[in-house]
Amino acid sequence: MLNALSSTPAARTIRCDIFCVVVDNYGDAGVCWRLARQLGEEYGWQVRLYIDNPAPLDQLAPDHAQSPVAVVPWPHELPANGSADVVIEAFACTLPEFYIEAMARREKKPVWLNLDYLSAEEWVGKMHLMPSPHPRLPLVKHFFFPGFDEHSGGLLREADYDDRRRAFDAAAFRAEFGLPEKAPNELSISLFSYPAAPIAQLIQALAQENRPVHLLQPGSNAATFTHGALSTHPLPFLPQSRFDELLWSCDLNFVRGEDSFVRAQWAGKPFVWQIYPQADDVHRVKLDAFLHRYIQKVGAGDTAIDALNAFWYGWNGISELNWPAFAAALPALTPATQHWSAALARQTNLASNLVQFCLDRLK
Ligand code: TRH
Repeated sequence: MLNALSSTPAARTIRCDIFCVVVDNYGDAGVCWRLARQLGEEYGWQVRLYIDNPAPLDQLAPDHAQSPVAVVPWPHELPANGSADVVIEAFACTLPEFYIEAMARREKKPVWLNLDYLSAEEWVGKMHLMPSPHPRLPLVKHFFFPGFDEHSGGLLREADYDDRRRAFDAAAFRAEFGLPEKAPNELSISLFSYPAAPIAQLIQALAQENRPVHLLQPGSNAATFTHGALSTHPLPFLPQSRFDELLWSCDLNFVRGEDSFVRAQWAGKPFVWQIYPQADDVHRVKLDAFLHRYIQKVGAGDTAIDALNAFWYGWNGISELNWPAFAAALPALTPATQHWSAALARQTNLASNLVQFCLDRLK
């Protein structure tokens, strides 16, 4: 499906190179793939994704060879057709010097963007699209910051997201993965976390619930077990689009890092975020910045918000985990999170903001 921004002939021939270094986990590859696919499929750009380690992509997008995006190993020499019109350096991964030199040799200089990590901090809106001239060459790189308001670059959200969701059959999804039919009073939870999460405490607490609880663990090789009210279900690591289906099918989603955190917000179900841990507790500032924004907008009442705040702190190892208070808050948090999700979805999405910025410069 091609987007309105792709309708000019010039837009259709835009070549875009995305450079991605996989630091760890799935987030770097996950974000770059999502953007690459959107630019290729929705905007008709010719996208090459240079990635130093394609292994995570085989799990995130097992069908990537069928997409219009060319996934290529990190280059050691300039490709025959030279540098692209739009060059996206993901997460300050540093482009090869020969590629930068080639960009500088082009008569019409490429649009060069550094796609940064997502943060809810206030300074993001001020830094977004800041130019950074190259110290030696006639090139300017712009910082492109994802974010939660219109001063930022926005969030990645595919044009077909709502259609996919409308077509989703939750009962068929559960049957496919051998899960029992959903009981009316059941609480189903997805769990994607870092090893430091207090999972044992969560399991103990869920076992005490007075309703059936199903804990769905994608990408886990833990054994299935039943403990009190709780049944656990390891699931395979799902392709990205099917990970959305898991989030839609659950009442509560535990997510982490960057991309699954955004997907949980699109799913609009209550969620718990385990932030990617950084040295010197830098991540605390980012966690608080998001909580501040979310709590201000979410309008779920003080008791529910206090329980959410405390539970997120507990899940991130800052305080004790208080499941009963959080569980009691879920009925208030459910419509409040839908409201948050709908408000975010009304903002322009990241790919669209990025395309518009590039088209303005490539005129
Ligand atoms: O894997 P992560 O911990 O990645 C992290 C973060 O991006 C972090 O900010 C970054 O600094 C670090 O990498 C280097 O969490 P994240 O961002 O949620 O990425 C997980 C991806 O995996 C996301 O695209 C969702 C996807 N996924 C699936 O497609 N299927 C699955 O079954 C699961 C569990 C995840």
